[in-house]
Parts: sequence; C-alpha cells; structure tokens
Amino acid sequence: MIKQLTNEELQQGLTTIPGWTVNDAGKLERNLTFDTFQAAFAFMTHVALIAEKMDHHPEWFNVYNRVKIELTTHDAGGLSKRDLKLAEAVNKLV
Ligand code: HBI
Repeated sequence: MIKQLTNEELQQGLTTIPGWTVNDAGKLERNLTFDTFQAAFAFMTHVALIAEKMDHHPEWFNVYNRVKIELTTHDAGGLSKRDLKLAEAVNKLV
C-alpha cells in the first residue's frame, strides 16, 4: 500500500514544485501552454517516457497547444511522494 502524504509533507512538497497547485479534486494540477501543438505533444511524449520509467502516470488533457496535467496516486487514494516526484520531473522539462 502506498502511503498518502501528510499535510506537512504536502505543504513542504509544494514549495519544491513551482507552478503546481492542489485542485478541488485534491490532485496536483499544472496548466501549460506551448507555442504549437507539436511542441505540446512532444512534451507529452517525453513525460510519457518518464512516467513509464516511474510506473506513475498522469491524468492529462490536451487541446492544441495547451496541456492540463493532474497527478494523484490511485493506489493511495490521494497524493503520495510519487506525485511530487513526477511533478518535479515535469518542471525540469519546461
Ligand atoms: N499511476 N498515477 C498513478 N497512480 C497509481 O496508483 C498507479 C499509476 N501507475 C501504475 C500503477 N499505479 C500500478 O499499475 C503499478 O504501481 C503496479
């Protein structure tokens, strides 16, 4: 069973992932806008490879040059260290 973050861990974790918020669904959320659809999709392809390596996958929505990413840990029923780790990896790409 994967442990959920404590509130302190989450508050501390948020300081390491600028641009991310906790949305109404309790998920980490970041909204990104790229110059082109191609750039957005190339970004998604890169994240997909990282997610596969981490065995931790985003919930995301793409329309044209915009990508909305939400992170949660289904196995934990909430936010875990895996979400912070994937959010950090995403921030390294933008
Ligand atoms: N990705 N976001 C997220 N949450 C999960 O619980 C999760 C996942 N990817 C793979 C996965 N769980 C499981 O299939 C493996 O951990 C076994």
